Amino acid sequence: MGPLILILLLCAGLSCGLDIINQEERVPKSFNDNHENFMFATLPIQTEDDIVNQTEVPVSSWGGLYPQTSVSREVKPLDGVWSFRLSPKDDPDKGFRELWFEKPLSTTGTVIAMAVPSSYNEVTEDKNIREHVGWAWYDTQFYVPARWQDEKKRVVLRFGSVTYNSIIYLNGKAITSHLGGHLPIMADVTSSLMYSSKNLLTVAVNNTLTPETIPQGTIIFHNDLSRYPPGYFEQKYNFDFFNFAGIDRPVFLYTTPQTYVDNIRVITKVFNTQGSYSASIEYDITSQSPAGQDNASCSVFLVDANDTLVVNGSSCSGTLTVSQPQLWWPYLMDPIAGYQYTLWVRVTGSLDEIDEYPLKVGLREVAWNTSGVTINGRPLYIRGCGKHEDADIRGKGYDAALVVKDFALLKWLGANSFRTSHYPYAEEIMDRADAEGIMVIDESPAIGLSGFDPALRDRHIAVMEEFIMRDRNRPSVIMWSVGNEPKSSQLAADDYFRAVVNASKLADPTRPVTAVLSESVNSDLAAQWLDVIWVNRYFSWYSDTGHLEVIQRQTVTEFQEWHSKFQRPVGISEYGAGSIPGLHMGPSFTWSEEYQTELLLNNFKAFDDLRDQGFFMGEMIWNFADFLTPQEYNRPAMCMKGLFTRTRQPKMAAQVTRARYHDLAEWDNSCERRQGSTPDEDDSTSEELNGIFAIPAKDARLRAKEEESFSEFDYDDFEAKRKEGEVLDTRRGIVERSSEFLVQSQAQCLSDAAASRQTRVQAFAHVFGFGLA
Ligand code: BDP
Repeated sequence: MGPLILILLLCAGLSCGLDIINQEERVPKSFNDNHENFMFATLPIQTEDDIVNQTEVPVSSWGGLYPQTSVSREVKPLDGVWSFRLSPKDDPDKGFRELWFEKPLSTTGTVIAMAVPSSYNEVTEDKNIREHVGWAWYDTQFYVPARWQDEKKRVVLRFGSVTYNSIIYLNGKAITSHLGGHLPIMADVTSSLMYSSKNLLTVAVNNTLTPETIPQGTIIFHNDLSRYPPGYFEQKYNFDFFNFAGIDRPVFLYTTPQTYVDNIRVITKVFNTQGSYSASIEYDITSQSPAGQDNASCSVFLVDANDTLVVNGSSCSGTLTVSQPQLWWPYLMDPIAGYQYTLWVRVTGSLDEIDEYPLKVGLREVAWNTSGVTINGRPLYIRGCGKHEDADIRGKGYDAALVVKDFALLKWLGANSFRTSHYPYAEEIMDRADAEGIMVIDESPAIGLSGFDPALRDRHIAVMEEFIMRDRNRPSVIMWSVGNEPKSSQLAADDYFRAVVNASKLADPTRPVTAVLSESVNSDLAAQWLDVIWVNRYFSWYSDTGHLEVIQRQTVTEFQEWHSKFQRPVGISEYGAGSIPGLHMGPSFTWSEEYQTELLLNNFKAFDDLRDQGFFMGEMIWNFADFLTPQEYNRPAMCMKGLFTRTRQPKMAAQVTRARYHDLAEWDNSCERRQGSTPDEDDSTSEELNGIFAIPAKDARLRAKEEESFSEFDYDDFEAKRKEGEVLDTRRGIVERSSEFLVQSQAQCLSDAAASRQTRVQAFAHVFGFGLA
């Protein structure tokens, strides 16, 4: 299809003109109701159907395996400084009408330099760029080696993400498009590339959010001409982080042979027989071969961190057994954290063409029951932070130095985890989490959802499937969060969450599925469908502001209620207070560093109380670092709840968090050790521990039982029964193990630990002159 036809089709469905509705402020209910209006013109992409039917641009719904070099693959980064131009606010479709994608942008108007990857908003001195709503255009030019064609390489173009909706053009033709940001986009460009001349790559990206996008937003039209100029509109959204946009993650071209590894899935399991571990890797390889050739054959080689062969296999799906494995452990849970093997996957085509792909594999197994979560059979207490991809200048753009710094700070804190609040993070960040042993609650971009109609549900499910496909092989990912703070007391939330959670479970039955809730325990309709429940609470900040003395009572009471109503593990996913770095006030006062610190100390006391009750799975502070918000009168440019400033310098609250998190790590390890040892044995060094005391010897028998119930699992029946309150989740079956969680000696130890931490909290309070309730 020629570009002209493409644009005519695009415009036919999109209203390339500017019809401004003469109404007072209103929020369009759906795209389909608004074919004629201005907002629709700013957002051509509505659904995958529209793109396919109206523009014939294929929609990328899976970004493929992360680009890696191997003997059969080359990777060519396309990052750098690209050309950039905004579509005028009052003529959003100009670029399509004038075919900006056909020639270099510099030949059709003024361009500026733009860094890729980066959000475009904070890079320049132009306020219009920072605040832009609508289409933005990028392009770059490059050569590829001519031998790629001679050697009949298949070439793939891959964006880590483009935020949000995007159309990608190569040499003047639309080659792919994507709905939503934060997830990779892939297109086979073998036949669109020019091998003997320069290539032109153009990206149109639109950041408009509507009630049908994920995340949602609304466009408010201001039609009172006595107060606003003609055509004036505003983008509103239901979250407090700045709505950064652009090509925010790395861009690559990579090659594969014509026969290639298309996808890989691994599921790892850990067995413990009388104190001795073994592990298995179930693997499944999908490959593609040229038309007319037989299916490729597969072989796999598992090597350890020294590249020594551990075990190999010779089929496209199967199970590898690893005896005496080095397991993947979270940071501070074992002297060796984040250990990974490499699974080399080789496919061989019928004409002996070979493709090899290296996949990192961490041997670990997550399980859960009604009161807790385990990793490799050991009880897990999650201590961490909610984060953001946010830094000055780059916005949400990937920056290796920043990522290395953030992991150094997480480890300095003694945190073992973070949540990817409130969208999937860059794969390069996830790689670090895997390698450092930092666990991740992996969250979708569904923040603050409301409405819950079937179209939104289907979009949400599509996002979950795409997102789970991207991250399902990662050892660091211990649970999926379908979203943050949905308006889950709306009636439609009941069926909606049943469907979204179950689709996520089908996509990955090996991890618990959660959502981060904020409605009240009595009105929420989502929790019933979740495996584990996380709740955000801001006692003494958004409620009872200034009254730190109520935190303990309110926290303990409320979290007990969540557990007793839903019989699930419960944890606090956000709590905290804003502080202006350097603002000190004694006695503590809102916005001072003292207030933030005292609020955390009061929460710590409450959490120790909850931990004693056996169902509290973790504590996560909001937020790791201060981050940019939209322009508001109630915040000084940023959400100030960071333990660190936006430039990653520690506030006072970071110091007490560091003390608590390291204490928690130390005590949790030592109590677990006591669970399986006599007091006399208890002086073993941490190097000798290796977790072996924690797991009861009968596991092999339990495992057989679990396997049985897992393979026979009937989701519909399960759902019906769970709704009736008849069953709890036994799919990965650790219910039997749960009785081992709190054997007497461990309970005593945990209570000693809590007492010791209380002493520490009192000491801090004393030093800082705080009163603790
Ligand atoms: C919570 C949101 C989080 C916000 C936080 C706040 O989940 O994204 O940043 O409130 O207001 O409700 O600081």
